[in-house]
Amino acid sequence: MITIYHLGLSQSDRIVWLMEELGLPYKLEWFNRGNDMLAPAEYLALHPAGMAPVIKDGDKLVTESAAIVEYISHKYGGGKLSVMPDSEHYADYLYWMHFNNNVQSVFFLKMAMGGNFDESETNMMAKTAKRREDRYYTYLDSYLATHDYLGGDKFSCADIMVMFNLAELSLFGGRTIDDLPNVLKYVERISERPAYKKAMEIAGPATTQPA
Ligand SMILES: N[C@@H](CCC(=O)N[C@@H](CS)C(=O)NCC(=O)O)C(=O)O
Repeated sequence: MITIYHLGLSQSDRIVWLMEELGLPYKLEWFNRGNDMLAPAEYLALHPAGMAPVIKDGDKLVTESAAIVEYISHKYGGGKLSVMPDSEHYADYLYWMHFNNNVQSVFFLKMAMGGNFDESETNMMAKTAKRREDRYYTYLDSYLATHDYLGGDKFSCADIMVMFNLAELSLFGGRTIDDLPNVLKYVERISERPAYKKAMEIAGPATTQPA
């Protein structure tokens, strides 16, 4: 059985969501962040830089969300939430599977700058991060104006990868989505999925470590 090493309030909740979508059994091991918000020292035994999510399958530790999601989807989910290379949606699927990296690199830059970009900023990194944040999110909103799902015409791992950034990143000071009507509708719709609701009850932001 797969073990999910979950860091309380983090994107490792997406792995719980994936398992619930696929109806697969799993064991959840819960870790809390320290006062410094970092994963605890024990997590360094699981991941070289102590970053969640990490899963264990037999003796094998697997890290990095997109890799974990595809690993589980193909190995245990019959690939039903993955989009295959022969699909017309394959390129879109891959793009949105990796969108996480775009928005999160911008998020970290923003946080390093104190949580906001100064419009008059002449610093090259601030200008770059501001432009990327603006354009990535408006691109996402325009894409969702004509698509119900990110990775094609049905729900897929790409939706599981992106949702954290829309529903939870703002809890850490990331960009909100209130001004993005199509993103708001998408988040509302995806949040209604029974597996999402269940996963958030088990490991989502409002949940604390089980006793
Ligand atoms: N690209 C990585 C990002 C993982 C990541 O940034 N995890 C954060 C939680 S959302 C983390 O572990 N933070 C705690 C730490 O770095 O100590 C992935 O998708 O798995």
